[in-house]
Amino acid sequence: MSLDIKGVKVDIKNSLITDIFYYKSLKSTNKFALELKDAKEGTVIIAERQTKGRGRLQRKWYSPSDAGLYFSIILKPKKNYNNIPLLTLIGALSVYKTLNTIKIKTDLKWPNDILYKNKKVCGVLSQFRSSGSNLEKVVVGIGLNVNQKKFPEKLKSKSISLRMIKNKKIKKEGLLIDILDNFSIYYKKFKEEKFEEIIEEWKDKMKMLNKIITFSTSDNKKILGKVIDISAKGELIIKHEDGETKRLIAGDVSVDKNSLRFK
Ligand code: BT5
Repeated sequence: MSLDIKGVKVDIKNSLITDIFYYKSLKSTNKFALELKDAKEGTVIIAERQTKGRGRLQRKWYSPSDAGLYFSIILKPKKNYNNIPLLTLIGALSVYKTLNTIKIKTDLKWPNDILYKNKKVCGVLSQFRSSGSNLEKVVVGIGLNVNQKKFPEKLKSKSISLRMIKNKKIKKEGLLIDILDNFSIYYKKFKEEKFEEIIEEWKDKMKMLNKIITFSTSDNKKILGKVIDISAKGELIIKHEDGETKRLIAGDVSVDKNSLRFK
């Protein structure tokens, strides 16, 4: 079922969202949002399907027609360039909170995944555009699996949708409105520089804390360590096996079940 976008526009009443652009099909809502000229802060781009949905590091986001929520929020933060990775965390927190209200208890996986029983139900992708040292905009893209009944072979073992969790079809309008409302509240905190509050909330919802993990960098180096914190900039702080503390920013994390090297 397509979104009742008129209803969404009527019902949405938060202070951040200024404009909603709705499309049946786009290559990628993030790409569209990044390329959109003169867009105001709070513009949201939504598509019923994406033909080239993106994940991090050139990966793909499976975005079949009408089944998921695929949208991007355009932001224009004035300062705090260092804290921009926090906007990804805010995106994930907003979805976490919304799912909690429909009694779906998820787990946040740093930096951008929302898992249900270790299967991915949502991913967040933040990208930015700048000219010189001038940050033009940040785009926070959210892909939430809502009504998929199944996934392609490659994704089957590690993906799940809300419909598969609840065993019934789920309406998307209320979810979208709630996620955007939550986002607006967290973004206000971000602008007020209440970074610690955001981080504390994240850590509370992340099972990975104090676990041994393997971190894979974008050039495929592996780092083993124990997760000890998240910094105010959104970095994952780990204690490396050589005893040194390391701050990690972009890459993939997997929890290391076999390692007993850290206590
Ligand atoms: C992400 O990347 O999880 C970010 C996903 C962001 C998608 C949204 S949709 C709206 C906006 N417009 C876009 O073009 N993108 C954003 P990453 O952590 O790199 O995870 C990507 C990996 O997740 C893939 O390589 C697959 O293994 C897996 N995957 C792909 N599609 C999936 C899906 N629908 N559900 C669960 N897992 C999926």
